[in-house]
Amino acid sequence: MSEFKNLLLEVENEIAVLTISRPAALNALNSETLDELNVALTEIEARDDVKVLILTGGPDKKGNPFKSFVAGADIAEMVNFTAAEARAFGMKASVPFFKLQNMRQATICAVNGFALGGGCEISMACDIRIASENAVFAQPECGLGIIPGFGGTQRLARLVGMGRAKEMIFTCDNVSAEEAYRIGLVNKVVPAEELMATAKAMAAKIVSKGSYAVSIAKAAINNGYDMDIKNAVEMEANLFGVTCSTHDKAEGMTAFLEKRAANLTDF
Ligand code: CO8
Repeated sequence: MSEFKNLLLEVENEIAVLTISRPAALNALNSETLDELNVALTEIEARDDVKVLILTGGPDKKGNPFKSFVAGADIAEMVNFTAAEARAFGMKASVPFFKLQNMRQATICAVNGFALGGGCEISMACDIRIASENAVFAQPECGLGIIPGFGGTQRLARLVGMGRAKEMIFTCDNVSAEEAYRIGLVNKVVPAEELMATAKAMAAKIVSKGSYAVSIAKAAINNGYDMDIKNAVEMEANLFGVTCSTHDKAEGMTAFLEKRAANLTDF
């Protein structure tokens, strides 16, 4: 694996934990970090020993692990952007964000504090979000005279509906973890000290299922989301057929009938 300046990667029990770490800037996403994310996610996706990815944020410069997940895109980098540079920055981010969204492994975002602007946006590119009780979500861009540019106007509306997405984006209001749970922005809220254990427990549960089946289910959900229902269901039937050609299908169903645990190995 490559060495990174702003990322940490640990792999254990087929679960990768990728930590965004820029303590001086509350883990804000600058170009360098986006480039590193792109490399890291490409390398992780290629690894057969990683079945689930957990994305989280590192401690702030005082060592507080629950201050910030990601406090946005790096405002110091963006302040002098021309229109062309801003567009390029948005497109640069879209590459690792789509990688998170579409990589074969399931992705869980463990949101350990501020998830503002680009932080909220990168969490939404993950499959599942688990937040610590102190987490704060917001899209503050309109208060800076810009709009969300890392997919926020699109993914937020898809997750919580247009009305709530417009309210968050137009008002720039902070949304607590509880409120984020209520509106469907996060899957679960847990005490801060239980965040990583909860994320790892969910990851382990996913690892214990058929990993190839999980990756095909992810593709079916993602690809079908923007299709009309008739074509989406047909696409699902085709992918269902693909899973029926696997070792795991034969083993999973035989094990059920033989009343024993299945040994699922496809990926
Ligand atoms: N960018 C750069 N530096 C940051 C950022 C950021 N987003 N957030 C925090 N920092 C830095 C601060 O400048 C400060 O640095 P220093 O110690 O050198 O002064 C350090 O992190 C600690 O921050 P604070 O002292 O401000 O900590 P507080 O506890 O007082 O406040 C807050 C924490 C409330 C999180 C505050 O830092 C804050 O409001 N940060 C900015 C939040 C924000 O507006 N985020 C959205 C940014 S815009 C965005 O994400 C757009 C994404 C799409 C771009 C698309 C382009 C095409």
